[in-house]
This record gives sequence, structure tokens and C-alpha cells, in this order.
Amino acid sequence: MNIQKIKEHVIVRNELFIDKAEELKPALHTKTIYPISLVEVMQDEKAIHGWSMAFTAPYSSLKEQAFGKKEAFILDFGDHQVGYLAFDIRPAGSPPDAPLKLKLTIGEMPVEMAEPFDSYDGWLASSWLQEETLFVDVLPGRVELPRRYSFRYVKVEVLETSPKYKVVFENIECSAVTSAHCEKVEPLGHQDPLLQKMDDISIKTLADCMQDVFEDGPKRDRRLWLGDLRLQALANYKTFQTNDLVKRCLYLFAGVPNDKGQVTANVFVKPELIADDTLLFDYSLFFVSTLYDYYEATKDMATLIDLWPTALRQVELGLERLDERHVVIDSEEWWSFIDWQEGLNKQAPSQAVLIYVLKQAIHLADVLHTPEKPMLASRLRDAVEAAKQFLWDEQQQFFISGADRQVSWASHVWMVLADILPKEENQALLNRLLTADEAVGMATPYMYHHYVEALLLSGEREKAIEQMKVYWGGMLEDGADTFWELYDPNDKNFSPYGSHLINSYCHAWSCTPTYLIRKYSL
Ligand code: RAM
Repeated sequence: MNIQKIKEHVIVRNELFIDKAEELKPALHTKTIYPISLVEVMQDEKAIHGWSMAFTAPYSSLKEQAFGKKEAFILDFGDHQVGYLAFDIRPAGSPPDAPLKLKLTIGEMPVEMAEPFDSYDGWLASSWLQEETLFVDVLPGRVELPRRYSFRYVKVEVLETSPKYKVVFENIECSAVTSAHCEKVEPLGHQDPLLQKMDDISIKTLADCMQDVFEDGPKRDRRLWLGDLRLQALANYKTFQTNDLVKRCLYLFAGVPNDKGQVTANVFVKPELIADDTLLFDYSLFFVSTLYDYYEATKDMATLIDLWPTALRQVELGLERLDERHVVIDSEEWWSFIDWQEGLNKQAPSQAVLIYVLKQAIHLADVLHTPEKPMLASRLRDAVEAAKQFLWDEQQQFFISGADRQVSWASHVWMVLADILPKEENQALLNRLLTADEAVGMATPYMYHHYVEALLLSGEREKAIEQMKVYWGGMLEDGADTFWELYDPNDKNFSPYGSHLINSYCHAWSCTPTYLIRKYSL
């Protein structure tokens, strides 16, 4: 379990930044979507999680049926949706002489329609699982559910009517919402149908995560995480160009740093802007990266000037974590995210993230002509030298991390992205890793994104495309409508939270194939 509760979490609010973020609050675009069909969920050992959907009837037939106690149906909306549900209910038979009791189960995946939520036994709150119990006193009537859902399927169970009446369901609809500027996306027109499909699904994933802020996942956690934001922003520049939303999110983080100036890993925006008491070494540093990418995409100098002090502070705090050898200190109480991979040591990948970010900070200092550039450049030299001297195992020809000298994919991927070795050496390193069976692997699309980019930057274009086809293509083969938070092709039930029921199946950090395809013209 990875829960952080910081006892003395003092937040220093910057009201000016908070106001700027508020002014940039996006309009939500709404589209009405109707169910396509009625389906049933069936056991299927070949399908992901062991469940698949089978068509039973067109949606138009639903209004011909009346449902009594213990009867149920499942609606299929045909694609992933994020929005608000509403429907009419009409009584059939005698006048309704008792309230109607309904249960709705709302899910992104067949498994959510099949396995009872009571069976959930993970360490994240079960309240993320989407369900409702409703009592309807007045019939006929329209039900409008107040909560926003992320789903493709809706199961409706009639728990109680009375022996005298049944109910008919009509005019079911979803008001789907997004803040993405969908009209701005340039058609890709790729001749490879699989890459075309990956691009389409990435864009759909990103659109569904774009709400009041860039959410990590519209089912869970429904909030703004810095690590996710960085990748969403990159995909956004190549597609929707809803750049003001990136700007808003940067101001939100900069609006609520702690008393040391560190920005938190995620923020809540309701009932007002609140910084979560979770601090991640890498995510705080990615404030710099996100600002760097934003500036490169927009050349918005005013924002860069405003937010540079916050960015610089993240670098300073990152540098404070270096020991006298200029190596990131590894300890028990410290959390750098990097990946959800079990047992992964974070020291070497964090050193690489720091180097990666330092380079971007130096570029920004250069653009701004600020006096910190020489200091940053000298710290960069030290950090790079330290990585080569203390985190490199000459005998194994691998980077090592932590007291146990762990060899991991994450360390190498990030060292390649940090660009501290010549291109051919990076290439050789990634190839050598393929033969190192004991190397600690990767667990999330977030980490796989970085692997693919590392392959591309070290000249392994074909391998990068192949890896994307295996990984994101694998999700598509397993029926993804939007890309998932977690995917392990060798263990498709994998969840770091103790149950795949709580995984998010439309997740920001998984939306990057569109960025990779479009940026590197794959
Ligand atoms: C999970 C979510 C989120 C991620 C954090 C670190 O809660 O998947 O997207 O950024 O972990």
C-alpha cells in the first residue's frame, strides 16, 4: 500500500495564481448519446478478466418490455462515455402502490457488470466503484442522476416494485462532456490501420479525461496529477491544442505549494483548490518539464515569466536531495513515483529524472536570461558525473539503483531519456537489457510510454513501433474503447490496488500513442 499522510502540511496560497487559474476554467462541450443495444455478460476464458459481452437485442426494443421485481437488463452505449445519465420510467399494470427500488451498476468494462462490487477487496476506497440505489416515489417520472459517470455499460436491476405493477424504461440518454476542442484535431490518415486505430483511441482517451482540469481518469481518481498532466499536455499539443487548459493546470499547482515551495503531486479543485498531502520527488520536478513543454508549444512568455520561480524552486528542492557525491539519497520515508512496479528501487531513475529536468530548466533559464544558468549548469555536470561514477556497474555494464544494486528497466529508460551517454551506447544499453532476465520490469502504460520514447531517441524506430503494437495494440485486441491505466500482457488481471475492478479503463497516462505517432511521424 502506498499512502502518504503528511502531518505538518502547510500550504502557502498564491491568490493571484489561483485567480488566473479560475479565469481559465474551460467551457464543457456537451453531446447527447443514446444506448445502442441490450447485452448480456458471459463467462469467456479468452476474454480479458474472463468476461465478454453478447448482443441480445437492439435498444429500440427496450420500450416494449416491462420489468418486475428481480428483473434486470444491461445497456451498451457502444463506446466509452463520460457524462450524466437520465431516463424516463413509466408504470405498467395497476397504479404504482409502492415506491420503485432500483439498482444501477455503471461500468467501463464487462467485468464491472459481472462481478459483484461487494467482492472487491483492494486497498483503494470501494466508493470509486460506480453504483446507485434509487427509490422513485412518483411514476411516471424522469430520473436525472446528479453524479458524472465514466462508462460504456449500465446494468439496471429492479429490486422492488409491488405485485401490482411493473416498469418500462424509455428515453435513456447520456449528456457526454469534455473540454477538448475536438474540431481542432487534424486527421492523421495513416496507411497502417493499427497505428491509425491507436491514434483514434488515444484521442478518445484524452478527450474523456479533459474536464474542468486534465483528470487522470474520469472513473478514478478524477483529479489533476502532475505526472499525468505532463503526458496529457504533450498529446494535447499534437491534437486538440486546448492549450489554455494546460496553462490553467500549471497555475493550479503553482497556486498551492507547501511552505518550502514544493508543488504537490495532485490537487483537488472542489469545493475550492486544495493541495493533496502527497509529495512525489519526480512529479514535483515535472512541473518544470510541463512548463518547458508548454512554452515550447505556445511561446507564451508571460506565463513562463510568472511560473519560472515555482519551476526553479522544484529544481532547487530536487538538488537538495543529493548527497555529497551528487547522488539522489535513497531512504525509506521517501517517495518518488516512477512506476507501480512492485519492488522497484527509485534511486537511479530519480537521478535520471533530475538530470532530464535540469536540462530543461537550463534551457528556460537561457530563454529568460536569468542569473541561475551557470549554477544549474554546474549542478548538472555534477549530477551526470555522479550517475556515471556511482550508479554505473562496470562489470555488469548496467546502471544500478539502491543499496541492493538493483538493475531495472525504469533506471535505463530514464537514463536514456536523460541523454547522458552517446546515442549508440544508449541503443546498446536498451538492447542489452532485453537479455537481462533478472532486470526489474515495467508495470504501467506510463512507464511503457517512456520506454518507447527512449527507443525512438536512441534510433530504434522499428523496435519502438513494434513495442507500441504489442502493448497498446494488445489493449485494443483485448477490447479497449479507451486506453487503460494498467496493462500487463502476461497478467491481465494485474492491479497495484489489489483488484482489477478498481482499475481505471480510461486513463490519461495511457493516451500518448497519438503524441508518439505524430511527433516522430511513425
Ligand atoms: C494513481 C493514478 C494516477 C497516478 C498516481 C501516481 O493514483 O493512476 O494517474 O499519477 O497513481
